[in-house]
Amino acid sequence: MLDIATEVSAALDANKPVVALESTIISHGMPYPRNVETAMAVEAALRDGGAIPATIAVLDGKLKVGLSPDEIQSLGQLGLDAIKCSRRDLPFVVARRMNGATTVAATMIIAAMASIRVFATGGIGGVHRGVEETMDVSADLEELANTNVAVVCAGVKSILDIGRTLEYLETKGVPVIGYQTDNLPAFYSRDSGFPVDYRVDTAEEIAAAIKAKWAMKLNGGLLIGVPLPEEHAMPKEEIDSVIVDAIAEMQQQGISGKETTPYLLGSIVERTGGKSLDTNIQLILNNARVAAEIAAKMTL
Ligand code: PSU
Ligand code: MN
Repeated sequence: MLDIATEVSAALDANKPVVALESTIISHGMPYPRNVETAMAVEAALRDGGAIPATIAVLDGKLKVGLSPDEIQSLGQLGLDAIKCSRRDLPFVVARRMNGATTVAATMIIAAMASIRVFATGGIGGVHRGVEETMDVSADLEELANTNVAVVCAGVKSILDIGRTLEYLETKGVPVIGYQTDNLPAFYSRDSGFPVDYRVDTAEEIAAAIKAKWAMKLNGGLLIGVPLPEEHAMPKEEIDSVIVDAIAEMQQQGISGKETTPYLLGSIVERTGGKSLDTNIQLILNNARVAAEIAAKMTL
């Protein structure tokens, strides 16, 4: 089932840095055509940083590790018509030979199958606000608990309950690392107000912690929060009020389950007149640069 691109498997065999990328961010996270432009730019940023990109998706029931530009283009055009695949979806998308875009959880699973240890994305799923009512906790958190991949992100978006997301990760033994920051970033802004477990200032030290974790057979991932560059950050109050409105509208429309995150992301882009999309693109490029550095240190 696993179909690893030649370039990716050659890099892995030669112990060269490889960084996994998810595909739900392409299909469900951003509108076409900027989703495709961004996916290509993120791959280029990894290459500039000396790492081989491995964008992951399920195509025709195959677990693809490394997509061609044409494959990225067609996933981008499919958009919301692609199946958003998390852990529970993989068996059916594979058995029915369908096309699916992988979430953080499913990307981690497939990256681990391919022995890729570092994964860059924008934001992860987490505990949703209103969890007392909905029990909506992303399968991404459970995957971080169990699967040996380090995930580089821009922290946790405030569409989620950041405090409860951190509690969940603590329970599951997932280290939350702040890259050159004491507080977890909040995606569009640099500071969520919640402290990380460990501030780490170099890629080298992050790689050392990843290696130590797995050498002790402590299975599961690590979460590395990278604040977006200051010049692209959005004022916290501004983005928070947009998010509150977006959540209220979503509840009115009765949206739930796997549609929740894509709906909110789209609504935020609309409400900010596209500004949040520019921010989103900048932060993922920045995460890719940091992930390339960590992946390089992992090969030593
Ligand atoms: N957060 C973002 N952009 C995204 C996602 C989350 O800022 O594209 C996507 C990721 O693929 C993530 C998924 O794994 O949403 C989480 O969905 P859910 O909450 O349904 O598990
Ligand atoms: Mn959910």
